[in-house]
Amino acid sequence: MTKPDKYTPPKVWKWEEESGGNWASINRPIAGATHDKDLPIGKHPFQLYSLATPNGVKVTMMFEELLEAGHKDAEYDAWLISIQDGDQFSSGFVGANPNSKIPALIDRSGESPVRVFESGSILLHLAEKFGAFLPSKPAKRTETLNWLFWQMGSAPYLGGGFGHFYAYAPEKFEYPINRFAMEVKRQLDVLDRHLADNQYMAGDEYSIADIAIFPWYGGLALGFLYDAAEFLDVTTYENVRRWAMEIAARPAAQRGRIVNKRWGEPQDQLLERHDASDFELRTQDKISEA
Ligand SMILES: N[C@@H](CCC(=O)N[C@@H](CS)C(=O)NCC(=O)O)C(=O)O
Repeated sequence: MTKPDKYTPPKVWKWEEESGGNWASINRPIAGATHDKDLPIGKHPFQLYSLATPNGVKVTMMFEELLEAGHKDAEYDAWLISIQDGDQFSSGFVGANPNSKIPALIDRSGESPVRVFESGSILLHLAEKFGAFLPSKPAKRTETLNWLFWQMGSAPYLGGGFGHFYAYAPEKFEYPINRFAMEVKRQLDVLDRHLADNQYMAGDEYSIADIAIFPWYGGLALGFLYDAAEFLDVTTYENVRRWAMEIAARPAAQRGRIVNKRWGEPQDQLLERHDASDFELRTQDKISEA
């Protein structure tokens, strides 16, 4: 194993220079707004401020599933927050989420606006509001929440740990890549064993647990994340792949995955979503370009 350069931590850590690597320019050790700017507000009851990262996609998948299931009141405006350009540090965004991370939701369907941040909290808020994608029987509801919270606790090892060191760090460091590859493979195995006996995470019912886990671990198993499919030998997780392919084929998942996306193929990008017809317009654009 190659040894990294010897580093002795100082007595008190100081923010002196950018650490290098992707995302270095937006990393800061302090919270709060860097500039004054209000968030835009559209015509629908739900205003989502997001980006199509796995955490953002959970919420757009949920909205599209609710609409697909006939919940007309789940109409939403999805505004693009460019985290590379620091939009998450505007005064408006910090008001919606003091943690300055997408996704953030303002629920304007009631008497006064309610802010909802943390993707798991947003999924739960919407599930309870619409009585959907969260089983009502206590044992199944608890099992759904078990996996929802599992995802919220586990994905930072995948994104902030493995993804960061494998794909974004300024150099390839063997120690953290080993540590996080080991943990992510263990997590995939947890899912694989569970999905060997269950169609979905909470049994036979598609739920917010699936919606939370799919963009991270489904994406990894299908080769969408970090270009790491071969490195992590994802084809061995057959049950995860079966489950992920099933979800990827859902029309709502297909729509949700492209909202607030501004990378990849042009036909897979819908920068902002303000109306169901935005998806069709995008398809027409594609057809007229062809
Ligand atoms: N636990 C949070 C994590 C959200 C998160 O990490 N968002 C990232 C994008 S995936 C972000 O906004 N990063 C911007 C930043 O760190 O400044 C959630 O699930 O909502």
